[in-house]
Amino acid sequence: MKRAFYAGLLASGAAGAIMLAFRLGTAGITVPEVLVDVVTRMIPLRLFSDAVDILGPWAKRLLVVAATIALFLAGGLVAIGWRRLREHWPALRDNLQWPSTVLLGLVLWLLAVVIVLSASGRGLFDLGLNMSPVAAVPAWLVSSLAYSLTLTALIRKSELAPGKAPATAPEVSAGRRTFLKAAGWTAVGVVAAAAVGAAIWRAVSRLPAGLLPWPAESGMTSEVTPIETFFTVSKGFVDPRVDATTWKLEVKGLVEQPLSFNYQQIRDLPAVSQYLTLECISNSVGGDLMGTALWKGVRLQELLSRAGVRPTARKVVLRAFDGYSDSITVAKAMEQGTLLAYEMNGVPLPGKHGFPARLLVPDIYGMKNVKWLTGIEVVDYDYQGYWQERGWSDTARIQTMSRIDVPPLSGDYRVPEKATLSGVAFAGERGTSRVEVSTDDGNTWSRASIKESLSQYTWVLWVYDWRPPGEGTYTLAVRAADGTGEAQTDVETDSLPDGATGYHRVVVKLKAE
Ligand SMILES: Nc1nc2c(c(=O)[nH]1)N[C@H]1C(S)=C(S)[C@@H](COP(=O)(O)O)O[C@H]1N2
Ligand SMILES: [Mo]
Repeated sequence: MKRAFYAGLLASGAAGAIMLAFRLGTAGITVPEVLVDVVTRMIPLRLFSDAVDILGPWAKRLLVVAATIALFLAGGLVAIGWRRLREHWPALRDNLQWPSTVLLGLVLWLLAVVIVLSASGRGLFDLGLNMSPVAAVPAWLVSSLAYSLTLTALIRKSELAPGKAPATAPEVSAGRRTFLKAAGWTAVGVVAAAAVGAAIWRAVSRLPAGLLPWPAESGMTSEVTPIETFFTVSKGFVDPRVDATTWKLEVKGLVEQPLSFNYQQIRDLPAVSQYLTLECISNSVGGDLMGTALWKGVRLQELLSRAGVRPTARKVVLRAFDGYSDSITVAKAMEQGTLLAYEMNGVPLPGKHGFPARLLVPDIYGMKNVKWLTGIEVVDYDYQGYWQERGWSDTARIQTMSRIDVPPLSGDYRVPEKATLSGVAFAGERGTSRVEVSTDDGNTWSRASIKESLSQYTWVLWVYDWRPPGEGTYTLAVRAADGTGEAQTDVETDSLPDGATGYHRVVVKLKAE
């Protein structure tokens, strides 16, 4: 088993070397880096910043090295398991040797991609972030195959080695000798892992050494979010598939006349199109769980007045195909902007956004914009929905927010002559009256220009032309005021229960070269 462990360490070395080569060549990301990312997200921020204070740049460096060592050790353990499997199923040693080895590589690759990337909060394969782990996915495949192939080759060699396998009763001194040997080899493995980790770190830290160029003005967020990049949040792992030909929407409860509509009947009702920005209540300050689309559908008011809402009605309950439900007040349901939408940006509502029809409610977080709608029930009590039962706000009114999108990242930039800052601001249906930008961490503020919004229900884009005075570290911040003139609060709160608040900040270090 020890030999298997060493074989695993060696195989990890092969995989690590390949991953490193990819890292240097394509600027993809390595598993240790993503692991560190996951860990630093999981440990409390305060602890992490303490560690950074004490260890300085060493904190992250040590983490990368530690993660690499951990992965090498894991590689050793997997090797032991592989060796055992081969003993149990001789087929793995005989005719299926190489197919099973490739399979092992594929399984490890999938594990790495699924576990590591999803735990890092980047989601599976949906990697719309700045550093591109997309390049890493094939690199990881090659590395895991290198691991499994090396491993099998090494294990096979040791299995074939004559006289080694059936250990004869060892003498005491031989026991000590094997122990020393084991310790020695493990140390070699750990040192090798540390070297790979350090090399990865050097590769990482070398990247920004060539300073980032200030992003072009064209890097501005697009005012209408394309469907491909539109965020999605659903409680389930798999989205329900609803068949439009059998789908029915019931309108019932405290109404004069319960109604039922099929897909065609809904589409035949008077249609309206409106731009609306959707934001998830769990969006963090500066987060990207928001987007704007052109939605087409029928006013909820249209359906409800056809059915005739009784005077005792208090809330409208919305039920969905996936078992999800939520409610809005009758007043909200009767507003002009509350829509039962069946088209998004000119195409039928995509499955993940609620095909065949979903609700859109202005001024209220995404939560109450129920997708895959199947039932509308008018009730005379205060219905609590799926997320309300889990502690989230029932009013869920959108908090005034603003976000810096350019520059997208804190980091080191070549000092630009003119640096355009831009981003979005949103305040539900109250609209945005003002956006201000600070380049000195909130000591002084300047007015940004705002592009007129697409509708009263959308975000606005803002731009500010900054002329940096020179080299230095600048904390950029943004704040907005809603249509009533009320300023966005600088009080930092978590998203639970009412939506996150506080100013979004980006720290840039400007250097000449
Ligand atoms: N049926 C159903 N509707 C739902 C959800 C859900 O899980 N099931 N999630 C809600 C949440 S929390 C949000 S933020 C929005 C997201 O809409 P999107 O995925 O179209 O962006 O849908 C809402 N509607
Ligand atoms: Mo949400």
